[in-house]
Amino acid sequence: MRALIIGIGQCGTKIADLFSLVDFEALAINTSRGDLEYLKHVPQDRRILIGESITGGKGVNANPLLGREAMKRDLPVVMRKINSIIGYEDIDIFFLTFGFGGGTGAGGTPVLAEALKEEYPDSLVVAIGALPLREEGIRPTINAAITIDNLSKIADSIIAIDNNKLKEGNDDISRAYERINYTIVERIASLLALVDVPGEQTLDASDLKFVLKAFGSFATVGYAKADAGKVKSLSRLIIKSFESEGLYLEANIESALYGLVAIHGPPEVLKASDIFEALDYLTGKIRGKQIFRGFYPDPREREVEVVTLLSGIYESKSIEDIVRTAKEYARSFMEAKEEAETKKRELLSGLPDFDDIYPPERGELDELYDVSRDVDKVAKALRRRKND
Ligand SMILES: Nc1nc2c(ncn2[C@@H]2O[C@H](COP(=O)(O)OP(=O)(O)OP(=O)(O)O)[C@@H](O)[C@H]2O)c(=O)[nH]1
Ligand SMILES: [Mg+2]
Repeated sequence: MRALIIGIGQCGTKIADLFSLVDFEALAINTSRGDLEYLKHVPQDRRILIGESITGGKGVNANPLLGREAMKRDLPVVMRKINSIIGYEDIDIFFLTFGFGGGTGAGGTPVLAEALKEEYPDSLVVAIGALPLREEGIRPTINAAITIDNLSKIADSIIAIDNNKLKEGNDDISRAYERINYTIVERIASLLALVDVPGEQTLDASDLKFVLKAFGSFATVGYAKADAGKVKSLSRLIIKSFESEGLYLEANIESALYGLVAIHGPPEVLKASDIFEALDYLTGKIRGKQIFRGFYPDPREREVEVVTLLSGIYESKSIEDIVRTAKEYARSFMEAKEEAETKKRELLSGLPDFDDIYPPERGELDELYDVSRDVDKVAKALRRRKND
């Protein structure tokens, strides 16, 4: 199983940086030179500044049109770099990480996703994007809704992370971002680490690709962990990983098409009866009635860890809120714009032009012309004198 993580924009490159820390192959792309320099783990030769000719390396200030243009202009450089990283061994999945609310990630990610789909038709393109906070207001919300629409026509799945879940802790915003970034990387890295690994019943790359090939619908990664000694019911722990507090997206899991569950822990806790009880219950619950499963008993382990992937989701409160709010914002913005234009027209109509008030008089204009000619003459004379 080979994955390449590509971060786009500030949020995306910070997430890619964490993937790089835990030894994944990662690439960072941004319109901001400063943000690229700030990264700690992505190697220097895997950081690409795009759109320098239009932004001067200073970011696009939440304008996705500029983000899109920046990616388009430098797409050949980006694709060449990706090609050189890939070499002769195929990539199973490209994970594109980004923030839905900014400009570089929101504008650039769909352009790159489309190019990757065209150049590597056998690889999956999975977007991992952070949804804006409600309080961020009009632009991030509109950027997010339009980018969801664009990506849903290109990507195989969109793993959406709802930043509103950040508010459940007491951290300040940058600590909260760090925590959510760390958590998403931990979940996806744990899942990927268990693919193609020997176990009781294992998951392979084709299972993961099957689950994520879900025609641009939403996916979410759930998680539950407990001390092995404290697990009273493994089946409850598994079910918890599917519940709202285990997921980073408000979603109706019953609308999910596929599920995938990986369970890792000491052999005495991974009881088959418990596991099957939970998985049978959950399989009956989701729309696609299919859950891929992997059990990884590990005698050295003291914790039980459950990572869950749900895909093909089309009912999500987080997404519906954004799209609905974006439409409301867009409607009232267009109305306000139209109203302002009408008001402006009404206010200013009926005013004369300068010509109507000040009819040009031949004599006056000639005089002006003469004066300028005089000034020219004096300047020439002065220059001549200076040169003598
Ligand atoms: N989860 C998470 N969300 C983030 C982080 N940084 C920013 N965001 C969210 O992402 C959106 C902003 O995206 P950025 O990545 O900062 O923007 P960008 O793609 O660099 O684009 P420009 O700055 O406009 O050039 C906002 O909605 C933020 O809430 C982060 O580290 N983690
Ligand atoms: Mg930025």
